[in-house]
Amino acid sequence: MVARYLKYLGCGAILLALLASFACGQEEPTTPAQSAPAAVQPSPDALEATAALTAGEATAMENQGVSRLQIVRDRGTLVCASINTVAGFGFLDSGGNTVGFDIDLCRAVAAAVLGNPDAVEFRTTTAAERGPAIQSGEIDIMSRNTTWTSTRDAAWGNFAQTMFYDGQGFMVPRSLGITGMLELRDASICVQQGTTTELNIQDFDNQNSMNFDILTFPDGVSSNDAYLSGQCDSLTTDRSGLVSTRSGFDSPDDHIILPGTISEEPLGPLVPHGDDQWFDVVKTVMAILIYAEAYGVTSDNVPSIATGDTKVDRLFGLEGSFGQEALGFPDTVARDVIRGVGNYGEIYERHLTPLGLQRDGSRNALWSNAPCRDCPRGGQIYAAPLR
Ligand SMILES: N[C@@H](CCC(=O)N[C@@H](CS)C(=O)NCC(=O)O)C(=O)O
Repeated sequence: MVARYLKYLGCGAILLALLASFACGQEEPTTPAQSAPAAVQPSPDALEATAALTAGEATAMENQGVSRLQIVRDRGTLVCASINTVAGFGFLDSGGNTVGFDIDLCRAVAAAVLGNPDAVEFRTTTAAERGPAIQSGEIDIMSRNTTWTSTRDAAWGNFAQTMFYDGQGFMVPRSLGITGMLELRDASICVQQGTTTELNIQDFDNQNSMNFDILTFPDGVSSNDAYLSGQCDSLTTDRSGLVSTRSGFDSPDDHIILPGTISEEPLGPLVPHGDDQWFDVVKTVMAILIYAEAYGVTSDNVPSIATGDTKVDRLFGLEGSFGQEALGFPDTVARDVIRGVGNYGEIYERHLTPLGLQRDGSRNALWSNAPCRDCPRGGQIYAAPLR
């Protein structure tokens, strides 16, 4: 393959990679999401949170036994490790706002815990920076196309809930005329360091004697640029990442994503080890997003008086309880979350549907409309019952 020899000419790409990796290390200020529904009023807890804790102080407090929920409330912001280079998932919009599916998962937690979906400090992390970032405890949550694996669960932090089911795929220039993954034998492949992608491609190569020439790059921008400049025959990552990347190309139709996947990539947020309450808080917020959709409640029709539908009323704090008090939430937590960011389906529609990531019939459809036992939707989006 010609591209195998072009890699030696890739000095420009290496410079770009260094610049991009420098940019990825920068912190960005908290900015309101343009696409999110109007913010709810900050809760009394948020208004009382005058002490601005640094992340280092927060870690020290945690070591002294202060819960992360309390730390976040005292700080008045949620520290969310994110990404801003993957359209649809975590991206800077034209107004400089951090937006995306993964971003809104953090905003949902901020709405639940602080009563304000905008009370988030986003910190961009490259793939390789993720493990240390979450292990240090200096962030409250990581939400950036991160695959739940057993090793990461043991070593990095607790994965709360799979919010997007994915698998690794391959993109190739249409001009190569390749139609299937096995036709990539002897090809050069662009891969990002510190990812499951890098591990899976080795397995696939070994199992199928593909004789790949694997070129690794420190971040998404540099691996995408290397692919576009012809250094590799194919770019591989999560299929959603390929769709997202291709959407930013000048000529997206010149590239095809090959059918099939070579791995399981369950993507979702994770939290630092060592605080069960915080883990439960984040899992429950994800469940609220999912069940609000299943019950047909959107940001426009959140009930504030009882509807007579027990499940809806329980979820929205109008009858009984789903454990809000034990979790450290106000009864009305689901109202803040759904008014703040919308339900799972609204978040998906806002960020992923425009990319062309079809939801109906995919694994990311709901398992069912929860009140209806005979109308399965066929997807895998399902969470612990809220009761
Ligand atoms: N899901 C995989 C891959 C995640 C990943 O790093 N994806 C790339 C490509 S979509 C990415 O986020 N690149 C953007 C960047 O690091 O700037 C994992 O958890 O290791």
